Amino acid sequence: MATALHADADPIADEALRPVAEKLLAGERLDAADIVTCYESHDVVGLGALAERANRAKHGDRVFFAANQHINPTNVCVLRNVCVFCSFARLPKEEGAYTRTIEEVLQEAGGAKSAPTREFHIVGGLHPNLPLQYYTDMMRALREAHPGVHIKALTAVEIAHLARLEKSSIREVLLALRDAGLTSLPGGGAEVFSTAVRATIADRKLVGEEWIAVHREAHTLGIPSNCTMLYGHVETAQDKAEHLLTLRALQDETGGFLTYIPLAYHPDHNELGTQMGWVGRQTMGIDDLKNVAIGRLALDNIPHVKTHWPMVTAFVSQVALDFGCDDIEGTVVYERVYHEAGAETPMEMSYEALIRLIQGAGKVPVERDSLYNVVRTFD
Ligand code: V47
Repeated sequence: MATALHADADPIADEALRPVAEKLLAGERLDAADIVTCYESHDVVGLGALAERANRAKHGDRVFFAANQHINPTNVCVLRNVCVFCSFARLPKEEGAYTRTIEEVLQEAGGAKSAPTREFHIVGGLHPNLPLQYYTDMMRALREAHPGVHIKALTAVEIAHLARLEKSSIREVLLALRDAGLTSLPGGGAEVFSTAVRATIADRKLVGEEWIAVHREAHTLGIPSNCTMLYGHVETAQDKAEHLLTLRALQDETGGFLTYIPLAYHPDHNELGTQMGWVGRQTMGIDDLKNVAIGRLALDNIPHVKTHWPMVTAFVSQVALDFGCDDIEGTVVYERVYHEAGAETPMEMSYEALIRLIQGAGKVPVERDSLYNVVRTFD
């Protein structure tokens, strides 16, 4: 006769994880060695159980999402030949290069069908001569056409590029953007901070300290931001541990990060993938689940962890809701960065489909704005 599992059945199968679990249960922080242990473990169920416990203590059954739209105003980028992992960037005269006018951006911004958009997520290339005013005009026009909408725009790399272009400071650029309606900064451009990794995948791109300095400045000005880590390429477990601890240290200092989003590298149509042998080695479900779980465990001071369904699929994202995530990427509508790199997911997820996905995981969908103010709860 089968015996029922005891309610306190120990989910940890890997004994190497035991000291990490004990630290977490005692309320202690993980150090770099602990995080490496987590990455080296194949006990994804054990890691997931620990991360779900940490997540539940912060958010219970609630899972946040936004009715959002991604807008990529230009793919022209001075780092076209620098970031070998990117499939999106083009040189100014290269086939497929584009730069939208403000009118075209406004037209695209009116394209949401399934629910009114509450957040525009705007990221793009480092255009050699699009001035700051292009972005401030765009934000003002978007605000006028969509009153009350939040604008999460421009990665730290784009902010630093604009400061260089305008011969201005990071602070001045952020102030001008805030004035024009910027609500928060997205977390892109962080990749992996390790100098050795950057030398291989993004040589001459903003270095880790500079990325951190832009976010520190934003937080000081009352502009919250997100943070990311691009995983699944040349990085080691040690690199990931140090990256996470760098994010945690800034959060200790400023408290300005809202959300951590692990981003799964996709190797199609980029040099790292096609010429450096990464095609066919894209991350799998287990990697994606481990990265959300470890993010939740390491970043005890960042309120939210988001799963990015366009990169890892809706079904992996749904499972991630049981592995430490309390937030899922929104409706998106139209996206180029990942789809150029071979993501086979749809461009858009309808508002209703997102709710079904969250409810299918036994969780309570909570529509939010960019700052996590609750718009609507689906109890
Ligand atoms: O920094 C580029 C990544 C990022 C590839 O803050 C790639 O809510 C995978 O900022 N495979 C930009 N990833 C996107 C970004 C973002 C995305 C989602 C949510 C948020 C947020 C911000 O896209 C880049 C880079 O890490 N990326 N190429 C690629 N081949």
